[in-house]
Amino acid sequence: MNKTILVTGGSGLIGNGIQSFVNKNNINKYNFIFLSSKDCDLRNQNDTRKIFLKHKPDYVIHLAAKVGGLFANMNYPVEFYRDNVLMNDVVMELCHEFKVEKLISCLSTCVFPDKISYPIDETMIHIGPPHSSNAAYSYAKRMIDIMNQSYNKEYGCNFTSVIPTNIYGPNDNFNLENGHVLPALIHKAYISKRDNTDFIIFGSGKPLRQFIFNKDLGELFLYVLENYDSIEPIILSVDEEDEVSIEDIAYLIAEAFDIDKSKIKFDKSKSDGQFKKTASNKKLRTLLPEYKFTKLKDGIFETCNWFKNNYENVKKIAKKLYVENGQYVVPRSKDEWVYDVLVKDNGTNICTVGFTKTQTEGALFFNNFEDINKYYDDQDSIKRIAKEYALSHGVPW
Ligand code: NAP
Ligand code: GFB
Repeated sequence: MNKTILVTGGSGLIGNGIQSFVNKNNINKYNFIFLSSKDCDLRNQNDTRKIFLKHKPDYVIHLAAKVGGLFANMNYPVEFYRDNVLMNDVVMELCHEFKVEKLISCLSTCVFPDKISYPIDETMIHIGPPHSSNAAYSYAKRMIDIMNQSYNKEYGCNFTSVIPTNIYGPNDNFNLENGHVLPALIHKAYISKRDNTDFIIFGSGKPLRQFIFNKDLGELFLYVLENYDSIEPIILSVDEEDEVSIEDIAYLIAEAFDIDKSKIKFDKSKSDGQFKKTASNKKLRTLLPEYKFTKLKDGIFETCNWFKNNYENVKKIAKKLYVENGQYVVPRSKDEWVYDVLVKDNGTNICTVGFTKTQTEGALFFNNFEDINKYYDDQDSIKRIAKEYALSHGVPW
């Protein structure tokens, strides 16, 4: 009988990379179950146990996480810590309870210490504090490694982890406020081309990053599942010489959208985040010396084309509550919202406003019920602020 691989976060960027690799190569020796948050909230142990009971997985690839770019990490450290700690705790304990043969969880190169010698390798995770911009997420992620060691020591569990660098590709989160740099810039470039407005890059453009294509990662996850026999983490990264600056990727995206270079502007009032986190892929290269990563330009052009072709359906909004006719409701479908902007009042984040193509007014997405109660009585001023904010960001109102 085929072994069952349960993929948490199967609807996300890496999950889609795995699906794409499996479909393209007709891999049918496993029974894959790709989960999304609609199947169950992994922070809830009872609901998650039902999923484990239903599928009885042999292997688990644990991708689900609270994920976001630099600015989301800076704005929501509590959620980035708690959601990740809760999900990891629930998933690992159930993998132990259900005697899962192998669990692969996901760290990120941003969890390494900020002050470190380069290139970074797998032995350096715990030797100093992470960059302050994503400390909450990083500490939550570092605990995966501690849990892997502990479950192995006490119960002999085969729980390991991989450490990808920045990832990009089709099916990413293209949200302008909380997405990672590559999808956010692709979305901005699309608007810039459509409306003939400036293409604004946050920060100086000087920070350096290594980007890996989600479809390559899909292949590498299966390689790790079948061939990597250690509970020690392994970095999944392109080579060191493939590191590029944010400015480099802005120019590549501009080229993909045929945007004139004079339209590219840098907003240096915005944070640069960590300057670099250059990772060594030596461990991976000793196992796969000949592996050919997708060239960055090819991957970016493919992703830009995918975005253009799927603009109406891509994930661009945060899942938040909104107010409609005085009722607090969850969005009917996140896919129906075309734009979203963050509404601020005197520097305080009030809510996000979602728009559909045909709407003249946005729906208001609040962070929590307390915020709704606080601002609900003052809808007029929220709408006024939202309108000003939207118009100043080139979003029609
Ligand atoms: P993603 O695209 O944001 O997808 C996140 C996935 O987690 C989605 O499938 C989402 O379901 C699910 N999820 C979120 N909260 C959940 C909850 N409470 N219960 C159940 N499912 C939940 O993430 P990704 O970029 O593929 O990242 C996958 C892994 O790689 C994560 O562990 C991340 O930390 C790590 N990583 C990512 C990057 C990067 O650049 N993206 C870099 C290094 C490491 P819905 O689709 O239903 O929302
Ligand atoms: O992908 P990103 O948000 O995250 O990239 P990190 C941030 C870099 O891109 C900074 C610049 O130098 C930003 O100034 N940037 C330019 C932009 N324009 C934009 C834009 O429109 N949106 C965004 N987001 N950035 C994340 C961590 O770090 O890496 C996460 O915070 C996660 O925890 C992820 O692990 C892989 O690479 O800085």
